[in-house]
Amino acid sequence: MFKKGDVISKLILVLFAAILLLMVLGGRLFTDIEEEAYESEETDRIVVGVSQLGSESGWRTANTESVQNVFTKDNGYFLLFNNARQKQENQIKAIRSFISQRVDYIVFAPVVETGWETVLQEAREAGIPVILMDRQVDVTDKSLYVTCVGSDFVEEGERAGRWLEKDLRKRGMDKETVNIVVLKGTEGSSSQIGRTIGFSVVASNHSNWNILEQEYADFTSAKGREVMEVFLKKHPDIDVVISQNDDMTFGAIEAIRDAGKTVGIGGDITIISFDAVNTALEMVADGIINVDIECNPNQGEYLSRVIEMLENGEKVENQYYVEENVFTIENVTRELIEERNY
Ligand code: GZL
Repeated sequence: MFKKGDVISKLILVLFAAILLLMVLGGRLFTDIEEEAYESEETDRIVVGVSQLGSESGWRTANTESVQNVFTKDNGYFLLFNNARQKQENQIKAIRSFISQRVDYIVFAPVVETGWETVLQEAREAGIPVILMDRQVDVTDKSLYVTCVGSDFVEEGERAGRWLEKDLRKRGMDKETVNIVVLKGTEGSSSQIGRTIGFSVVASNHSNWNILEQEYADFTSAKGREVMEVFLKKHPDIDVVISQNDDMTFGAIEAIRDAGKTVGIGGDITIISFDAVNTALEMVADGIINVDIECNPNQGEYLSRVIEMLENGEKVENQYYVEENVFTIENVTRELIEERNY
């Protein structure tokens, strides 16, 4: 007779084998279906392979939606979409998969600026145009990509600095020591690099601006809260937080309030944020966030226009900047928030 233990271990083994088989089959079936659908697809649709860097923030979700809303069958596209979950190696794998599937265009939002030369050379050798979305790549040979549709991050950082100059002057604090901490986005990303440079350019004109500390918080709410908690423990006299996206801002505000301090207009700590997603704009309207430097995720229409121009043999610029604003309690209304899609 089998001992009880034997039966259980055999059952576990069978279960494990079944799960493994399902995973392999599922993976293969999924790939076959995807490839089959694509290969059998009539070729008159423009095939676009999109490598999105992740889904780390409300901004990213809106950016993905703007792409998926435009590269549709009705608009004449076949979209292959991959979410790299913040990993560069996943983006490189996705781009190589797009190359092997012979897509017509590759669009990608590079998670960081460096490490793209090899895979971009492979795309060029395959004759597939590459269009950057949102962020930049740091390559010597600029012909490795056709254009970039995104934001001027240095200008965004300068806008934050210029707003702080005006606000301090308005409050008669332009000569006082101002203690500042900075929550930085994903290390090595264009948005983090540009916003840091832009704000530092303005800050360098003010010897009374004391940047106590700058730390990476990966554009996420959880990390923003964690880093802000450390800042608060080390620096009891913080006057201003520069947070390089709204998700980190949400986490930072939780940490500040947990420490018994207040934020926003008339509060202990001035909050300067970036992105201007709707949840954050509501906090601007409520005086909780002092200013929000918009970063427009609606890049799908721009990308589709670029592809149309390329299809028509038209020359495209090497950079397209999306329209962006600066929001404070003076210009944020409920109507404005309601009419925006992010
Ligand atoms: C900005 C984009 C940044 C956003 C963050 O263009 O790269 O990445 O500011 C997002 O919300 O995570």
